[in-house]
Amino acid sequence: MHAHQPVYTTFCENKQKGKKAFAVLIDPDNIDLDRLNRLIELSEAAQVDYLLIGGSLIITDHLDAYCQYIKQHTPIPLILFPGSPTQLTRHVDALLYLSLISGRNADLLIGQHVLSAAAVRQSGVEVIPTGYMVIDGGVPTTVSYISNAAPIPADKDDIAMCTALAGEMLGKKLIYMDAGSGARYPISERMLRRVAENISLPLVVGGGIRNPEMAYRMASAGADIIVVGNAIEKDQELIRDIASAVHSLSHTTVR
Ligand code: 1GP
Repeated sequence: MHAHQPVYTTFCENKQKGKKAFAVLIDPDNIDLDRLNRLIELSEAAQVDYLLIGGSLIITDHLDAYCQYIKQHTPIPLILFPGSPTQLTRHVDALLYLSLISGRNADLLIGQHVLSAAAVRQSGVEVIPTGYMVIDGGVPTTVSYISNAAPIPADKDDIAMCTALAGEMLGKKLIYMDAGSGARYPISERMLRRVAENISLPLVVGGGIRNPEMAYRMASAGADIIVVGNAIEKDQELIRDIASAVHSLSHTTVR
């Protein structure tokens, strides 16, 4: 067993040091064991900072075993990014406890949390209260369909900024801006910059990031953690180049 310091502490320390982080999102429905082994190997070689696990719709019923396998095979911190409260396992280092603050669906703001609260507490997993914001990425993604909540329009930077600010003042510890898995357009740098300049929380960005250049631009616009899922499912070798693009910013960025 590797004893990690709390995952959230690493988010804050990295942010303070100006170190940009890269997280690879694994959807257990789409990555079989062979590809998972290769993904772990590439992630370690590229010094990937975090592995995120989740999906809006996990069909496979072996989340526990899948996470346990990852924990046994790599020290990279594993973070649960659940698509629903049924996706809970104690074989992770932390849980993004998501409240969909961009939507107006009471169930995803608080309702499902009430239903899963006791189980989450009992799991003993580190909980990271996360203001989750879905931004329109040009295609209806699974998350927008499943959440039954309208995303923030891609050009409404002020709505995004005020939503993030409200999340911070409500006590969220992290803001995750997501254009949705497989988004046609990732979140604009202009919107990211507007949000990043107005909050002090670590900022996670994902959705539709397909290459190192895009990842680099997101990080320079102010994102602290860049999440890539789909593109890596298609081409695992991208891990190395995206990691080095994100990490190359680490010592040069002064915001
Ligand atoms: C989705 O932010 C993640 O919730 C990642 O999106 O799969 O498009 O990289 P992609």
